Amino acid sequence: MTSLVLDSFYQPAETLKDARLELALTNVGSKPLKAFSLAYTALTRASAEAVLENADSFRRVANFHEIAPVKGLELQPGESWRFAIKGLVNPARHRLDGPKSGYVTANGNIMEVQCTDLKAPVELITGDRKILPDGRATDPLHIVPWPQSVEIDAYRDDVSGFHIATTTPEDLAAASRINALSARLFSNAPLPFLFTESSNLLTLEFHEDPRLANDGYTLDWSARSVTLRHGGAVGRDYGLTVLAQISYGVYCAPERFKFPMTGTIADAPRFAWRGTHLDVSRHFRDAKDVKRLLDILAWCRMNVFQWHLTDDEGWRLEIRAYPELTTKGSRRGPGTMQESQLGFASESYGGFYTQEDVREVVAHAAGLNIDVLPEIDIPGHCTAVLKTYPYMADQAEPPESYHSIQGYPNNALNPAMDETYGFLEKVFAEMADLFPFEFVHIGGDEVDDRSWLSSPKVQRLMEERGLGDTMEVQAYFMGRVRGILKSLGKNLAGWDEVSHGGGIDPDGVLLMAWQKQEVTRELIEQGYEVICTPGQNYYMDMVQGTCWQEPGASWAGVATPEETYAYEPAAGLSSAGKDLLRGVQACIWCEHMTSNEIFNHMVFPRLFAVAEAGWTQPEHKDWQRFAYQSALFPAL
Ligand code: TNX
Repeated sequence: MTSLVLDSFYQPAETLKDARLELALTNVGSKPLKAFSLAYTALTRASAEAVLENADSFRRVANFHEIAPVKGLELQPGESWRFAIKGLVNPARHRLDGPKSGYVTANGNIMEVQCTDLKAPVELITGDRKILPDGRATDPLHIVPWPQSVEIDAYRDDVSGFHIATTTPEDLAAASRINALSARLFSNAPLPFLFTESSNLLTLEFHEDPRLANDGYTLDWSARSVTLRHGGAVGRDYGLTVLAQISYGVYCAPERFKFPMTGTIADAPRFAWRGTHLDVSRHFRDAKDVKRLLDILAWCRMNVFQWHLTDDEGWRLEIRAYPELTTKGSRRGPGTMQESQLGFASESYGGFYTQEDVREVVAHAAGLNIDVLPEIDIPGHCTAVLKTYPYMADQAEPPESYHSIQGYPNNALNPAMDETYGFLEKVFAEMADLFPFEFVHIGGDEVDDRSWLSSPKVQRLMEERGLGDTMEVQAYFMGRVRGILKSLGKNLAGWDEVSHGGGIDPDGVLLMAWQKQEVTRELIEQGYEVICTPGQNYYMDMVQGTCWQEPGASWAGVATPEETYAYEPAAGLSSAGKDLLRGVQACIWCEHMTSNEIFNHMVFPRLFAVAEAGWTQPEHKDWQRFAYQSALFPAL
């Protein structure tokens, strides 16, 4: 039972130096609280020079704050301790920017503290919530993403599904696979495909058609039957998925959606890469949730899953050569080697995937035509590695010689040490064995530009190789990492900063343009193949309305569902440039995603908006139609 509550209030000012976070710890229990310290985690961080009011001292690691109250403070039942921090690193903009979780330590015991939402003066609490119009139908069909061509002359509602009229094993297996997908997503709805005749079923026939793209399909409707023509096995699955969606729409919303009677749907995706990225380091999601997310991706015909398996907050992939990465490096909080971060501060929080889990997830994805792109985020974002294996740091580098944007000290692998490359060779070798996809994503984002400058080993490397700054050292590192991957038969994928400091030879390299919309074009001009994933539009952790009450962040911008939907990834590209744009991706960063409820609110319907951007040609997109469909989207 919680006996302590932490309320918080944000007091903005002209400068962040004067901005204040006011906090009040209230004893709602029945016993006095004495000789204690308070820890809380919040994205609105106290600056190193912050001034405390009515508290003695503090220490901070990234989002973790530990505060010592004034000496001798006792809190009787019903009493509050009010104190403030003046001097913040970043402003607060939304209700979840304050303390997310916390605990009190007293007498060696840890007591959970309940944190209420951050409050702010009324002038900050204006703005819009997430809004979604009812939308309207162009055609009474539940299909998302929308096909390239829909020419249906008449509709019907006197059928309820499809009878599979084939004995070809591949067709039968495909239909039963899509049945299983529907059943997992919507256990309440009837299955779309039956294997024996029945009066109210439409007969479904299959034809392989070599003139269609491998992932293309057409559906020809007549009064008695529908014919699914497909280029390859993938196109067959996509056609079946569309049939399953049509049935599901009619079942859930018969007033909105119908079956076609006569006419044709002809379809193939716009982009080869329609991805979703999931950060499981900031908050862990178990293999079961990951598989459900994969089902959702298959439902909207997405085909790449980028699994962000490591970050400062925890390493989540079992590596047999380095067992401590997961036995130790996957945990944070009291009793572990890392401070708590964001949610669940009072617990030893963590989780990881065994290699068995990974094989299961990869197999599940393969059955859904989804490639799994594993990400090991290096050289930055490596606190979990460096805490687990301190020998991997240059021992002569002073502590706190640089901080990442998230506030982690000295969190980047050292490019001048053999230990670094020896470690990576073994990690990548195990990954190459686990993940069949041609690419491994190596991160490369957000290395602070003072990183390594105080490391004597890096200083020597810079002299030897004539490297001028941190980014040039990073480019040297990336070149070596690329070589390791090549020797394992893998190509390198990374965030856009891989191009910094001179970058690396673009041949076979795939970069994700995230920092600004213009970066897609800039990277393409440098010759890289690119995935368009601008934080401003495709980051699912950005709020969906300007309002204080919206969960999420807005440092990259506010992305309403409509704005995410409307974003055109190829804007400003020459026709040659368009060839290097391989596709689009939604990124689900999970700092704020402490529950599936928050996750679902933030991710949907925007994930489907990115799926439609990846699939549907711009001239066939229609925001009102999309909104009309969105009530039926699945969620975690
Ligand atoms: C930036 S985007 C990051 C992530 C954070 C995200 C939060 C990128 C490559 N790096 O580490 O989770 O912002 O929005």
